Amino acid sequence: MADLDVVVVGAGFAGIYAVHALRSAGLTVRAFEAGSGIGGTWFWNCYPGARCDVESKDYSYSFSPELEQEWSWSERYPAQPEVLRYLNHVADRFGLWPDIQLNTRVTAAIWDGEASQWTVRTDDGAERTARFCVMAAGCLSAYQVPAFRGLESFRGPWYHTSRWPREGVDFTGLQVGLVGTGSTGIQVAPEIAEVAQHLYVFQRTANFAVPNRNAPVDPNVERALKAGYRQYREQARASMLGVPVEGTGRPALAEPAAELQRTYMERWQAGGGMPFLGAYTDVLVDRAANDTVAEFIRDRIRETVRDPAVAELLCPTTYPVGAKRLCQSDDYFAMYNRPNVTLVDVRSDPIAEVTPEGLRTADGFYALDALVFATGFDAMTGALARIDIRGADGLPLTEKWAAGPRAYLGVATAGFPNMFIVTGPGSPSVLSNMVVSIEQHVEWIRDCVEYAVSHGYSQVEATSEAEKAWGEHVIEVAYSTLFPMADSWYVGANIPGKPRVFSPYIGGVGTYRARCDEVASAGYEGFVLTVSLADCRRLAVSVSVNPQAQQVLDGRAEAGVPPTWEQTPEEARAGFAPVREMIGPGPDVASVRDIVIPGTAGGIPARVYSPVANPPGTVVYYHGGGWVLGSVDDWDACVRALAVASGCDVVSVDYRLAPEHVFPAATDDAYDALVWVAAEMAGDRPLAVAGDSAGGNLAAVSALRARDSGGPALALQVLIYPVTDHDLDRESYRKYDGREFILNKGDMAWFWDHYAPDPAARSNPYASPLRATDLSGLPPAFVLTAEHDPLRDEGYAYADRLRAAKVPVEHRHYGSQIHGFFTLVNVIDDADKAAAESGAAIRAAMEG
Ligand code: NA7
Repeated sequence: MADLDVVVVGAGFAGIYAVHALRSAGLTVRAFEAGSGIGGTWFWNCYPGARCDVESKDYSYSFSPELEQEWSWSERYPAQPEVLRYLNHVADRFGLWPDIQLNTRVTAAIWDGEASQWTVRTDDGAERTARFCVMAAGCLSAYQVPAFRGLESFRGPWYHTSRWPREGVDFTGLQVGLVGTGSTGIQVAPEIAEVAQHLYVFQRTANFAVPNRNAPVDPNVERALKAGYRQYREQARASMLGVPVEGTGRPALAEPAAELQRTYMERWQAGGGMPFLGAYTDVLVDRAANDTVAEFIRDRIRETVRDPAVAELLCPTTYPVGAKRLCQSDDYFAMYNRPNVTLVDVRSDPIAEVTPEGLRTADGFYALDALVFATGFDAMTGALARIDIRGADGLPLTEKWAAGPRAYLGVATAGFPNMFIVTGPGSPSVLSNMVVSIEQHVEWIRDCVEYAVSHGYSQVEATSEAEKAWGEHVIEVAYSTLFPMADSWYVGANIPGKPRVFSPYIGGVGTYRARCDEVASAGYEGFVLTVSLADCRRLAVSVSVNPQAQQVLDGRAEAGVPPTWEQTPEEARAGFAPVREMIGPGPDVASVRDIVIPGTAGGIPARVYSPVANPPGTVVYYHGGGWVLGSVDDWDACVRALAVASGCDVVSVDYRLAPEHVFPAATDDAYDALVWVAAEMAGDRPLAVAGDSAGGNLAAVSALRARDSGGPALALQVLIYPVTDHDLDRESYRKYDGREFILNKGDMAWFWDHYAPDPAARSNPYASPLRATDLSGLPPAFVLTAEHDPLRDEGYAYADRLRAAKVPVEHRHYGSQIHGFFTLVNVIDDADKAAAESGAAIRAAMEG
């Protein structure tokens, strides 16, 4: 059995939500996070100036309306510490800490096809097994430091922005070199320039940047947003980029020049990158249209930077705007007007080496006290490549992806069953508001896992065909845009030797979501789901407890009800009084009368429920209670419900109880009652037996005895979480050993001790019907099992044996229910549902 249902790799935005979502679905989850805190990107990138370039109102979880109402952002664009505070608040608020293990890096994930599980190794030397593995390792977490010759000889300190010292760095009075002018370089540069004696910015490629216009959040605007937040989120989900952007809906090339300038200037003044790219319909698909934006931004750079030569160097010219991440900054370009900042063009004068004293380019030398690398990441695939992931037949993921990443919907890859990638290559991911995409992926993954588990599938795997077709679609869409025209990290161009493949899906967040939903509704089209019920049971998947059942459990815990095995039979029997009170009366039945059935060992009290004048059949019902507890009175409500649902007469039998009367007294009474009802009451009408728990045992045994001794013919046996075997060495017993779920392993041992004190007697098929050598010729069965029930597995086992013996079996499994729920009518809605389902099965058997 796997240690966990799901291992989550990483605890950034994706991992945090994955823990919450999967755990809320009742799965056991553990997230491993290499950092000493949660937050992923927002944990590691704590360099000065680190700020999100998506607005705080958009860059936040939407899964909890309460969370979004409670939390207030201080700024339009949140700075790194605030994002981190938010994520810690989320972990606190939803109590996620117990399922997140910090300071632990996942080093390997190895698929074990036979056991249908992943073995996950961590750098603390531990090993865990999990049915599913969710990779939430981040699209931009594997940072890269270029292999500059001589770096190791540098006398001063050097830093990568993504591994910034948490205590901060003091550059006061220092000569600092900064390599890299992407989003990060642009953010950190002005902060360093503020304190350093001199800052040299080594630029290989100029970048487009637009202003943030960052400002404190206006409380009135916040109030208005929160009043309509739900609708706003819906718009975000259906949008192109995961942020509702208002475009003109027109192509730029059809717009008069003055109007074009007006639109761009408005957006420039308002701040933000997405409104720029979304202004016109052709900006990202037509180079001439794109040039109108590019030239507008270049003009603003020329306007801002006083030295025309520096301004020209800062003007990007080699790729379309948007094809590399459009940067955002309020002060980057103006920084070049400072006397202590020098821009060095390392495109024309490339970096040759790092020396102990500084940095040498082909034509010059720069004496430096400290070096900062804002040189980016091995994006999309780097974090996974650093883990030894091996799928079916030991295939390493790095090998499978050697020519470029392939993943169906960007979420799963063929050959790696039960592994999901949050915002993986082939999904909108980095081309969208990550939080929206993360939520969508996590929820889809959760639903897929739930689907697999609830349908008894032990393996979910993307097919190569689906993966190939999706990959072709991703590329086709990408190449219908200008995106592939830049040497960006979107195509892996920033990593020497990385195959050039456009990884993210540019078809739009809304379109992508719709496709994912379609795949799910079609029963996970493009995935192979392997049916292995046996696996599923063996692995003991944990699913959530039904909330009403949980209330019952909580109530018992609060009342301090001791486990049955700690009580005397008398005490335990008295324990039914408060339960009866909780349940209240069952439904009205036209006629109810008490009778005494003449049994071979004396009179057997019974109660006859007649819901209608001319019922289609008669049911003999045996209550539960481990052959030790319970009575017709205690079971009155649920038997009424069954009588009403089936429309049949139901005779509820008060058989003799142990320890006063040990095996076979109860089964003798049960069988005597059946024979008598068949002869004296049923007439020509069909007859069925039914019972729950120990009563289910008596029903199964009565059916067996009737077959063995040529007794009454039965139309159906209704076995509600029946006891079928005395062997307590089953997974469901282990799972509920010592756990109070109404019935636990200790209770069941106690019942057996009272009912069949002679251990040899327990193997008698009339005590343990599962042990009967032959189950053929038995009446059709309706078997009902509950997930949180030690009797679950023997119920399954009996259904399997009956099927194997060609007995028709209808099996209903109540995935979130506890033992005993069938009796709790008026308390647990599923009790009514179960009565209705069993009643319908009885009626169908009687009528058919
Ligand atoms: P980016 O966007 O990958 O930027 C990395 C920068 O580092 C970029 O300017 C690169 O120049 C430069 N770089 C990388 N290697 C070298 C070498 N060897 N020599 C000189 N310059 C080099 O990473 P960021 O951290 O800024 O941003 C990543 C994402 O985080 C961003 O898109 C947002 O989504 C958030 P190049 O352009 O390759 O010539």
